[in-house]
Amino acid sequence: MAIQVTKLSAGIGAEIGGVDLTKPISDADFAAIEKAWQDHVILLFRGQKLTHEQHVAFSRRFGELDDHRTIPKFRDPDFHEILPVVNAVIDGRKQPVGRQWHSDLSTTLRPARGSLLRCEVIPPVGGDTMFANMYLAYETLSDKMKELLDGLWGIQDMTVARHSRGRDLSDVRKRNPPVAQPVVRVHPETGRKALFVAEMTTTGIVGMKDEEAQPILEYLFRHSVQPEFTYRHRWQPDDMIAWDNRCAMHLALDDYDINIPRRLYRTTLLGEPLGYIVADEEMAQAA
Ligand SMILES: O=C(O)CCC(=O)C(=O)O
Ligand SMILES: [Fe+2]
Repeated sequence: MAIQVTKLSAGIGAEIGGVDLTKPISDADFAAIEKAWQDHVILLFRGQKLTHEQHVAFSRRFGELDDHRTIPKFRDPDFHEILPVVNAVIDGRKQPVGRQWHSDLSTTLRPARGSLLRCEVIPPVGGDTMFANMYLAYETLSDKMKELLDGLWGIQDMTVARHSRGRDLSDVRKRNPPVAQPVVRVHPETGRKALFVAEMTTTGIVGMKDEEAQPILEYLFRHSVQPEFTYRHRWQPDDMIAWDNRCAMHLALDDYDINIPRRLYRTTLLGEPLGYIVADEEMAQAA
């Protein structure tokens, strides 16, 4: 059966029909899926009752997978490529994750290429995930703003996320110093430019004073996630969404009781090396 591609919203996303991910996918079908991924940034596959092996096998078709070795406590003990997405217990307390707009692993020197998230259990109401198209975010800026942003580097810090607040993260910060990532990123496969700043992790702009950078960043955060650029997914069990972190951000909505079960599983596609560790003097300048 031929693959069907149906748009999910005007701004981002398509649903892929006519494919059973429990079975090997032919090269021709996978080429159609990859083309749809490039065109639509996120892909939804419904009704995919996958084992972890099948989830990993399909994810591998897109490229090399992260074994989540930097977060060994959170990965599945038997399938290191599988990251259970549940409310994490951190310091003995349940903590929500991903509840600010972000792009996976943007605070590392290998920001994730993509992620494939499969739903198993979802609350009766709430727990949706939102996605924003960062190509559109860039393309709709004025030419003057594009000129200003092209060539700038954003400071990305993994210790500033809301779920980290109130915790002593000096050790984590020593092991994961802030990195600089291009504010405007060129997608290696499509050649299109995308904004690469995120509310959860971007704290400044290299070479700018904090009081200069903050209003620009706040504007970009607001501009990037306007409804026209987004899609909000109401999960059903056995849905799987593949997103491209190089041109999309996502957000887990904070709208349900943290004690209500919600369980999804993610694989993470390793990205190409990007960015550099920010020197202390660059941090001082930005203060
Ligand atoms: O829980 C979700 O909806 C998404 C969480 C997240 O940010 C992720 O899986 O990368
Ligand atoms: Fe995420």
